[in-house]
Amino acid sequence: MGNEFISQEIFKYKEKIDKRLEELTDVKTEHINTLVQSMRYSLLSDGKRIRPFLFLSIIDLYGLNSDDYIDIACSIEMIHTYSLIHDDLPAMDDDDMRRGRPTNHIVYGDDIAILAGDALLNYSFEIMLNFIYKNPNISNIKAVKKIANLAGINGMIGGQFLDVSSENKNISTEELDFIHKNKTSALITAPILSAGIICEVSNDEERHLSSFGYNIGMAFQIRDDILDILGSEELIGKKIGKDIEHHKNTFPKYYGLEKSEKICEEYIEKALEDIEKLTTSNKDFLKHVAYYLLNRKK
Ligand code: GRG
Repeated sequence: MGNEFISQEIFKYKEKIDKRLEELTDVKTEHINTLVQSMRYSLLSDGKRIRPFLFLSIIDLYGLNSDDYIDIACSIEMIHTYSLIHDDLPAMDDDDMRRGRPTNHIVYGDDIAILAGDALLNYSFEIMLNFIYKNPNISNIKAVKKIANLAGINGMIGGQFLDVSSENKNISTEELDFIHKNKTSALITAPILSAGIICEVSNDEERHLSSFGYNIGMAFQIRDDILDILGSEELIGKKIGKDIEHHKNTFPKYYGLEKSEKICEEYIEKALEDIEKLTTSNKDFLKHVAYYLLNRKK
């Protein structure tokens, strides 16, 4: 399966996402202009928008109009962007480049970068609560609760915790899986599962969507680990080789490159099995997504 079809689909949604992110953060407020600039500097830079794309396209797959849910999609991207800003800080991964430009703290300083991340996180929940206020129903509440859960201690933050606290240590493969599952898969599963919840899919369908998110999320992170060794800095938009420099616990470190490629493919195969169990008639669309993530170069 080639990547051209899905790249065009991502682009279609990306245009809408970028436009709405720009509108949502176009706030003119006295005294805090630099803070807003710093939030927009990272948020409006050239991210792939994979998470909001997954959310909106799955809403469409189950027959609702994704345009009505664009604010939730943008909120998920804000959570993702805050995590990148904080992850790049000297106290965490200490990165100078992100999305092809200097990282937030390099431009604005650590103090403002921390606040920009905090502000994006809070703003995302303000926007989602505003959405629920205007569209009060139990599915919308359940969906936002799921996003909060997967972005928090039982998801992304929990995974990041084990990741930073196990640098320079040898960990078990079970711990390695825990890091990847939570640091990365959780915020890939969040848009997929919350879209299903909004569309009121069955419990079985939720289970299959969740498993699909987990499997493509694991593959996404293993591909990320591999790109950190073999990728092009120009395409990825950040320095490569940082994982080895920081003694990070990655799949290539534990399994070597060749086996990591194989494990990545196995997760994609499991994701394809999940797709077969779904009731959606457009299974090919999700298969294209899975292959796109397997073959991505950035
Ligand atoms: C600081 C709470 C906190 C969490 C940080 C996002 C993250 C967790 C760490 C960043 C480092 C990393 C390799 C994370 C894995 C997830 C990942 C591959 C993020 C990059 O996502 P992309 O490729 O980035 O979707 P763009 O820039 O395209 O949005």
